[in-house]
Amino acid sequence: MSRYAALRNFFRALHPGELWTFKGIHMAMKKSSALDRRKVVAALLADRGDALVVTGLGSPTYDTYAAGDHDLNFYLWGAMGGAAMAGLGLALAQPKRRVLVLTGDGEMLMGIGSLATIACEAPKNLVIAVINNGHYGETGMQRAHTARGVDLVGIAKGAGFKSATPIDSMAGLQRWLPECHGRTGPVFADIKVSADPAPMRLPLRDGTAIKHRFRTALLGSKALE
Ligand SMILES: Cc1ncc(C[n+]2csc(CCOP(=O)(O)OP(=O)(O)O)c2C)c(N)n1
Repeated sequence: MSRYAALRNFFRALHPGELWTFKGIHMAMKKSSALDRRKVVAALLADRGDALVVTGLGSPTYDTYAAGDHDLNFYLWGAMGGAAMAGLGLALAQPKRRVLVLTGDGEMLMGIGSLATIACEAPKNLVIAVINNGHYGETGMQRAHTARGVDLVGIAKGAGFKSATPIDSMAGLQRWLPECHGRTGPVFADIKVSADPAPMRLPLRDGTAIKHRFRTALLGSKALE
Protein backbone atom coordinates (compact mmCIF):
# COMPACT_ATOMS: atom_id res chain seq x y z
CA MET A 1 0.00 0.00 0.00
CA SER A 2 1.30 3.47 -0.86
CA ARG A 3 1.94 6.00 1.91
CA TYR A 4 -0.89 8.15 0.54
CA ALA A 5 -3.36 5.21 0.61
CA ALA A 6 -2.33 4.34 4.16
CA LEU A 7 -2.83 7.93 5.31
CA ARG A 8 -6.16 8.15 3.51
CA ASN A 9 -7.37 4.99 5.30
CA PHE A 10 -6.17 6.43 8.61
CA PHE A 11 -8.04 9.72 8.15
CA ARG A 12 -11.15 7.92 6.81
CA ALA A 13 -11.22 5.82 9.97
CA LEU A 14 -10.86 8.99 12.07
CA HIS A 15 -13.48 11.02 10.16
CA PRO A 16 -15.75 8.67 8.20
CA GLY A 17 -17.95 10.39 5.64
CA GLU A 18 -15.36 13.00 4.61
CA LEU A 19 -13.68 12.79 1.24
CA TRP A 20 -9.94 12.58 1.92
CA THR A 21 -8.09 14.06 -1.05
CA PHE A 22 -4.32 14.48 -1.21
CA LYS A 23 -4.73 18.18 -0.31
CA GLY A 24 -7.06 17.34 2.59
CA ILE A 25 -4.55 14.87 4.01
CA HIS A 26 -1.74 17.39 3.64
CA MET A 27 -3.78 20.04 5.50
CA ALA A 28 -4.82 17.59 8.23
CA MET A 29 -1.17 16.65 8.79
CA LYS A 30 -0.19 20.30 8.99
CA LYS A 31 -2.99 20.80 11.50
CA SER A 32 -1.80 17.94 13.70
CA SER A 33 1.54 19.74 14.09
CA ALA A 34 -0.34 22.81 15.37
CA LEU A 35 -0.35 24.14 18.92
CA ASP A 36 -1.19 21.91 21.87
CA ARG A 37 -4.27 23.47 23.53
CA ARG A 38 -3.21 22.41 27.02
CA LYS A 39 0.18 24.13 26.65
CA VAL A 40 -1.49 27.25 25.28
CA VAL A 41 -3.95 27.54 28.16
CA ALA A 42 -1.28 26.75 30.75
CA ALA A 43 0.86 29.56 29.28
CA LEU A 44 -2.09 31.98 29.32
CA LEU A 45 -2.75 31.24 32.98
CA ALA A 46 0.82 30.93 34.26
CA ASP A 47 0.96 34.55 35.45
CA ARG A 48 -2.74 35.12 35.98
CA GLY A 49 -2.31 36.96 39.29
CA ASP A 50 -5.76 37.82 40.63
CA ALA A 51 -7.46 37.76 37.23
CA LEU A 52 -11.03 36.56 36.95
CA VAL A 53 -11.29 33.74 34.43
CA VAL A 54 -14.46 32.77 32.56
CA THR A 55 -14.37 29.59 30.49
CA GLY A 56 -16.61 28.65 27.58
CA LEU A 57 -18.27 25.25 27.79
CA GLY A 58 -16.45 22.14 26.60
CA SER A 59 -12.73 21.87 25.99
CA PRO A 60 -11.66 25.37 27.19
CA THR A 61 -13.21 24.51 30.56
CA TYR A 62 -11.27 21.22 30.69
CA ASP A 63 -8.05 22.98 29.61
CA THR A 64 -8.43 25.62 32.31
CA TYR A 65 -9.09 23.06 35.02
CA ALA A 66 -6.15 20.97 33.78
CA ALA A 67 -3.91 24.03 34.25
CA GLY A 68 -4.94 24.14 37.92
CA ASP A 69 -8.26 24.69 39.65
CA HIS A 70 -8.80 28.17 41.09
CA ASP A 71 -11.59 29.80 43.11
CA LEU A 72 -11.61 32.66 40.62
CA ASN A 73 -12.40 30.34 37.70
CA PHE A 74 -15.98 30.69 36.52
CA TYR A 75 -16.60 27.52 34.54
CA LEU A 76 -19.54 27.70 32.17
CA TRP A 77 -21.05 24.28 31.64
CA GLY A 78 -23.85 25.57 29.44
CA ALA A 79 -24.96 28.97 28.16
CA MET A 80 -23.22 28.39 24.85
CA GLY A 81 -22.48 31.82 23.35
CA GLY A 82 -22.51 33.55 26.73
CA ALA A 83 -18.85 33.47 27.78
CA ALA A 84 -17.78 36.81 26.28
CA MET A 85 -20.86 38.54 27.67
CA ALA A 86 -20.31 37.02 31.13
CA GLY A 87 -16.78 38.41 30.86
CA LEU A 88 -18.08 41.84 29.84
CA GLY A 89 -20.43 41.98 32.82
CA LEU A 90 -17.61 41.08 35.19
CA ALA A 91 -15.19 43.52 33.59
CA LEU A 92 -17.66 46.39 33.97
CA ALA A 93 -18.57 45.42 37.54
CA GLN A 94 -14.92 44.90 38.57
CA PRO A 95 -12.93 47.52 36.67
CA LYS A 96 -9.86 47.02 38.88
CA ARG A 97 -9.60 43.31 38.07
CA ARG A 98 -8.39 41.81 34.83
CA VAL A 99 -10.97 39.51 33.25
CA LEU A 100 -9.85 36.73 30.94
CA VAL A 101 -12.39 34.84 28.84
CA LEU A 102 -11.10 31.55 27.44
CA THR A 103 -13.51 30.05 25.00
CA GLY A 104 -13.85 27.85 21.93
CA ASP A 105 -14.38 29.00 18.37
CA GLY A 106 -17.83 27.36 18.28
CA GLU A 107 -18.86 29.07 21.49
CA MET A 108 -17.52 32.41 20.24
CA LEU A 109 -19.37 32.03 16.95
CA MET A 110 -22.63 31.42 18.77
CA GLY A 111 -22.21 34.69 20.71
CA ILE A 112 -20.47 36.57 17.92
CA GLY A 113 -22.65 39.68 18.31
CA SER A 114 -21.21 40.17 21.78
CA LEU A 115 -17.97 41.39 20.16
CA ALA A 116 -19.83 44.47 18.92
CA THR A 117 -21.15 45.28 22.38
CA ILE A 118 -17.75 44.69 23.97
CA ALA A 119 -16.03 46.97 21.45
CA CYS A 120 -18.63 49.70 22.14
CA GLU A 121 -18.28 49.42 25.92
CA ALA A 122 -14.49 49.06 25.54
CA PRO A 123 -13.53 47.84 29.03
CA LYS A 124 -9.75 48.14 29.39
CA ASN A 125 -9.58 45.10 31.65
CA LEU A 126 -11.17 42.51 29.33
CA VAL A 127 -9.35 39.89 27.27
CA ILE A 128 -11.10 37.43 24.98
CA ALA A 129 -8.89 34.51 23.93
CA VAL A 130 -10.42 32.00 21.55
CA ILE A 131 -8.90 28.53 21.64
CA ASN A 132 -9.65 27.73 18.04
CA ASN A 133 -9.51 24.07 17.01
CA GLY A 134 -11.74 24.65 13.97
CA HIS A 135 -14.26 22.13 15.29
CA TYR A 136 -17.16 21.59 17.67
CA GLY A 137 -15.17 19.28 19.92
CA GLU A 138 -17.75 18.56 22.57
CA THR A 139 -20.40 17.28 20.19
CA GLY A 140 -18.23 15.01 18.04
CA MET A 141 -15.71 17.12 16.14
CA GLN A 142 -17.95 18.52 13.43
CA ARG A 143 -16.06 21.03 11.31
CA ALA A 144 -16.82 24.59 12.43
CA HIS A 145 -17.17 27.70 10.29
CA THR A 146 -13.67 28.71 11.36
CA ALA A 147 -12.33 25.72 9.42
CA ARG A 148 -14.21 26.95 6.37
CA GLY A 149 -12.76 30.43 6.10
CA VAL A 150 -14.58 32.44 8.78
CA ASP A 151 -12.01 34.82 10.24
CA LEU A 152 -12.62 35.70 13.90
CA VAL A 153 -9.89 38.36 13.96
CA GLY A 154 -11.48 40.06 10.96
CA ILE A 155 -14.87 40.00 12.71
CA ALA A 156 -13.40 41.39 15.95
CA LYS A 157 -11.66 44.20 14.07
CA GLY A 158 -14.84 44.93 12.13
CA ALA A 159 -16.72 45.11 15.42
CA GLY A 160 -14.29 47.77 16.61
CA PHE A 161 -11.59 45.93 18.57
CA LYS A 162 -8.38 47.94 18.20
CA SER A 163 -6.40 44.89 19.20
CA ALA A 164 -7.23 41.55 17.57
CA THR A 165 -4.37 39.13 17.01
CA PRO A 166 -4.13 35.82 15.17
CA ILE A 167 -1.74 33.44 16.95
CA ASP A 168 -0.45 30.16 15.55
CA SER A 169 2.84 29.55 17.35
CA MET A 170 4.11 29.44 20.92
CA ALA A 171 6.50 32.26 20.03
CA GLY A 172 3.54 34.33 18.82
CA LEU A 173 1.69 33.53 22.03
CA GLN A 174 4.66 34.64 24.14
CA ARG A 175 4.84 37.89 22.17
CA TRP A 176 1.14 38.51 22.83
CA LEU A 177 1.24 37.76 26.59
CA PRO A 178 2.27 41.28 27.72
CA GLU A 179 -0.80 42.64 25.95
CA CYS A 180 -2.95 39.90 27.48
CA HIS A 181 -1.67 40.83 30.95
CA GLY A 182 -1.88 44.57 30.35
CA ARG A 183 -4.74 47.01 30.77
CA THR A 184 -5.15 48.25 27.26
CA GLY A 185 -8.21 46.20 26.43
CA PRO A 186 -10.50 45.14 25.18
CA VAL A 187 -8.10 42.68 23.61
CA PHE A 188 -8.97 39.77 21.34
CA ALA A 189 -6.85 36.81 20.22
CA ASP A 190 -7.67 33.93 17.92
CA ILE A 191 -5.28 31.14 18.91
CA LYS A 192 -5.15 28.31 16.40
CA VAL A 193 -4.64 24.99 18.15
CA SER A 194 -4.46 21.40 17.02
CA ALA A 195 -7.75 19.56 16.57
CA ASP A 196 -6.26 16.59 18.41
CA PRO A 197 -8.46 15.78 21.40
CA ALA A 198 -7.04 16.27 24.89
CA PRO A 199 -8.17 14.03 27.78
CA MET A 200 -11.30 15.30 29.51
CA ARG A 201 -10.62 17.01 32.86
CA LEU A 202 -13.88 17.76 34.57
CA PRO A 203 -14.04 20.46 37.27
CA LEU A 204 -16.88 21.12 39.68
CA ARG A 205 -20.14 20.77 37.76
CA ASP A 206 -22.68 22.29 40.14
CA GLY A 207 -23.41 25.75 38.74
CA THR A 208 -24.63 27.16 42.05
CA ALA A 209 -21.52 25.91 43.86
CA ILE A 210 -19.28 27.40 41.16
CA LYS A 211 -21.06 30.75 41.49
CA HIS A 212 -20.85 30.79 45.30
CA ARG A 213 -17.19 29.80 45.29
CA PHE A 214 -16.36 32.49 42.75
CA ARG A 215 -18.38 35.23 44.47
CA THR A 216 -16.90 34.40 47.87
CA ALA A 217 -13.35 34.50 46.52
CA LEU A 218 -14.05 37.80 44.81
CA LEU A 219 -16.25 39.62 47.32
CA GLY A 220 -15.47 37.96 50.66
CA SER A 221 -18.24 38.38 53.23
CA LYS A 222 -20.13 40.74 50.88
CA ALA A 223 -20.82 37.73 48.64
CA LEU A 224 -23.63 36.63 50.93
CA GLU A 225 -25.30 40.02 51.33
C1 LIG B 1 -27.32 26.50 22.47
C2 LIG B 1 -26.49 25.27 22.37
N1 LIG B 1 -26.32 24.67 21.19
C3 LIG B 1 -25.54 23.56 21.08
C4 LIG B 1 -24.96 23.04 22.18
C5 LIG B 1 -24.13 21.78 22.07
N2 LIG B 1 -22.72 22.05 22.20
C6 LIG B 1 -22.08 21.97 23.39
S1 LIG B 1 -20.47 22.28 23.27
C7 LIG B 1 -20.59 22.52 21.61
C8 LIG B 1 -19.37 22.81 20.76
C9 LIG B 1 -18.40 23.74 21.40
O1 LIG B 1 -17.41 23.99 20.45
P1 LIG B 1 -16.22 24.95 20.75
O2 LIG B 1 -16.70 26.13 21.48
O3 LIG B 1 -15.49 25.19 19.49
O4 LIG B 1 -15.32 24.13 21.78
P2 LIG B 1 -14.32 22.91 21.55
O5 LIG B 1 -14.36 22.50 20.12
O6 LIG B 1 -12.99 23.44 21.92
O7 LIG B 1 -14.81 21.86 22.50
C10 LIG B 1 -21.89 22.37 21.17
C11 LIG B 1 -22.32 22.50 19.76
C12 LIG B 1 -25.15 23.71 23.42
N3 LIG B 1 -24.59 23.26 24.54
N4 LIG B 1 -25.93 24.80 23.48
